[in-house]
Amino acid sequence: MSDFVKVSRDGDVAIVTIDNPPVNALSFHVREPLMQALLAMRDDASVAAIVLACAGRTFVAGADITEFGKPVQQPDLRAIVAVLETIAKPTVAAIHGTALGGGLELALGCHFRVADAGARLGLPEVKLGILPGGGGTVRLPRLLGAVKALRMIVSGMPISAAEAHEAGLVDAVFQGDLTPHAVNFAREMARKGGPFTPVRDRDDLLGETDLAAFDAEAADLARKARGLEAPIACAQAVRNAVTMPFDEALAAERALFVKLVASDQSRAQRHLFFGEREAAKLPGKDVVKRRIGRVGVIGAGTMGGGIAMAFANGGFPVTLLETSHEALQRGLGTIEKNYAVSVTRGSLSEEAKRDRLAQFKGSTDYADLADCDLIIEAVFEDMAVKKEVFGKLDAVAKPGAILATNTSYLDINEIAASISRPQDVLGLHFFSPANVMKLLEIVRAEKTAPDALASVVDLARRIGKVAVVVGVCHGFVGNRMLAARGSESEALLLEGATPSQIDRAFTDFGWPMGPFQMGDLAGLDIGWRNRKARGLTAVIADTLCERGHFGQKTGRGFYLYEAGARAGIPDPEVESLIREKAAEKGIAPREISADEIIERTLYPLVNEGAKILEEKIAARASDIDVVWVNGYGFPIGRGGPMFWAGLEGASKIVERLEHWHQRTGKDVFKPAQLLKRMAETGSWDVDAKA
Ligand code: 3H9
Repeated sequence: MSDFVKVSRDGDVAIVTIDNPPVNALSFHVREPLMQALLAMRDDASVAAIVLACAGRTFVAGADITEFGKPVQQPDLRAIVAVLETIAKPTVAAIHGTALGGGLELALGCHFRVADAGARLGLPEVKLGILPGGGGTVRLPRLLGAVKALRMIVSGMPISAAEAHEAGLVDAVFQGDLTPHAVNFAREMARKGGPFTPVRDRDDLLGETDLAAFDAEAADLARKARGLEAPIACAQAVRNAVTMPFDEALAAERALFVKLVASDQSRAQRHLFFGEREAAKLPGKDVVKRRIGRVGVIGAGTMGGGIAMAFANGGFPVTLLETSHEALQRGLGTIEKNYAVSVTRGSLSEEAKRDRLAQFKGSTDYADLADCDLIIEAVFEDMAVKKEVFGKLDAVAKPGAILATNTSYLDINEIAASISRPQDVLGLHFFSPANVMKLLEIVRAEKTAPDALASVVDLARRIGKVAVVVGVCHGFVGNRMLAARGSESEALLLEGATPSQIDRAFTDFGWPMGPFQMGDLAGLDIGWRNRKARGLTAVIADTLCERGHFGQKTGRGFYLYEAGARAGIPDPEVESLIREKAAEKGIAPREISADEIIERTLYPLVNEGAKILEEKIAARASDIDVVWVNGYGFPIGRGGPMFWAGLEGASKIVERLEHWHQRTGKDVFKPAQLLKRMAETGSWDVDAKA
């Protein structure tokens, strides 16, 4: 017996229970006693069947990710599964919560799997830049068939107990306390008698594989992988399961796993896994959170509507406020249309659509916000307008209601100071479309009360957002860094690069799109308005806007869009505009390499990130990475700008920034103190070096 693995008996059925909170990860301190317990139950003649179960909220959620990159301590998962497969009496995995990764692989070592109706099963390793390394790629296809297994492993998405039952992954689904059902199931199997065939020997479905169809699907998945190695390795491993004998395929899976787990991409993705969880942790003591029931949203435009949908999707009743009946009806109409599109696509049922729409209450009267626990304004980005809205909220909101602004740039301390309850004010910076984008920058103002902050961090998780707490500055973390990059993209144009050359350098690096494709998609008028408000210029983008070329929505921007097309083609007029403006400034065009494009656009980003850390606008370097990956499409396989800088070598970045600073005198290239310290010590930790 150990603290982590316990054995109990129900008559002639042995129940082996793993108890390793919070998620029953298969750490070394679990594997060792688990192995001993299985061997003992295998050899105990009084045991007729074995149930493998877990205590707490979930079945095993995978290998212990913190052990990756360290020497493997035996027994490893593969050895445990191999022992399971030597057991002649029936073995039954009893799955509740989530059976993920190594957890599902452990269950695949059993003869049978039974599940609680609410359980979910999956192999999410690909999201950590690896592949299932405990035999999952070789055993799952034996139960599901190669193509279904390929989809499940490459997507990393779990399936429900009902789906798993239908697919043949699970043998029975039960409601209520699972263990007694699993014991009865195991006893019944023992009574029926064996021999019981381990999954490794169940080859029937593999024989039916249409390899040409498999290869076509795998090729399609590889195209979508955008430079990530893990999805391609997953597809290769599943193919091996079809074409190779079991043990050979298992060895090939191991070789791929060992290679991937040591790769920079997997390190980057593991960094993000832990970074996302760290970002939601607040320093200091736990506080009692405020109860948040009804949510109010002011403004039913694109942003307000999206925010309202995000809360309705999370099960919150929402009061949506507009200035006029017409604007309100327009906003509610758009929300209804968006849900209808989801129904057409099959991602939402008619019934769920009705339920979500039933969460909305429309109003044009501020007094109707009086019963809201959280009110978010998403009105025009202008300080005077925002202050007016907050003034009205101050008059009607109930005591203790949290008052949030969705501003992207404005000084939230100033907004808070304009009302009588600054402790209740904070920023909730959603990204558009707010019902889809995962990132939420939660802006802590000077006087924000700790319980208000903790409440929205908790709330963000409940509506499926990745929350990062940031401080007040112009543009907070994401947009402030974006601005540092933006001016360089335009400078590169004037010096001789074309929009498509710059965009290609970005997509080759792994971004889903480049800055000009992005600008055209979002609408160039947004940046234009923002620059004008701050007295800034961007000569090319401003001229395009003056000509009414706002990007995709007007059919012209940095690219030309043929009717209905989403992909732009180079626009000769833009290219001659660039040459004309460059000539006016006396800049002679020159050849610019992809490396220079990356250096000049990414190094200032890292540099600004270092300043943000130094100023304590962000608490950790990983918070910045989480912002950039979830809000701006920074390639996940690169881990975010700060992680990438660590791999690239901070000293190289400092040296190049200094070079550019001397050449241009531009502030954006002047290396930050913290970046220099990082170059010397290899750590972004501000306090450690203070
Ligand atoms: C694998 O299995 C490889 C094998 O194929 C091959 C091996 C040879 N390890 O997410 P939460 C921590 S790869 C270590 O907030 P939830 C997490 O950091 C693995 N720690 O809870 C957090 O710690 P803290 C494949 C882990 O209820 C705490 O547990 N499996 C692991 O929102 C709570 O986590 C996966 O990729 C782990 N495997 O969600 C599944 N998992 O409190 C990864 C969690 O200190 N896990 N922690 O911040 C998940 O997806 C979610 O945690 C889960 C629960 C859905 C299970």
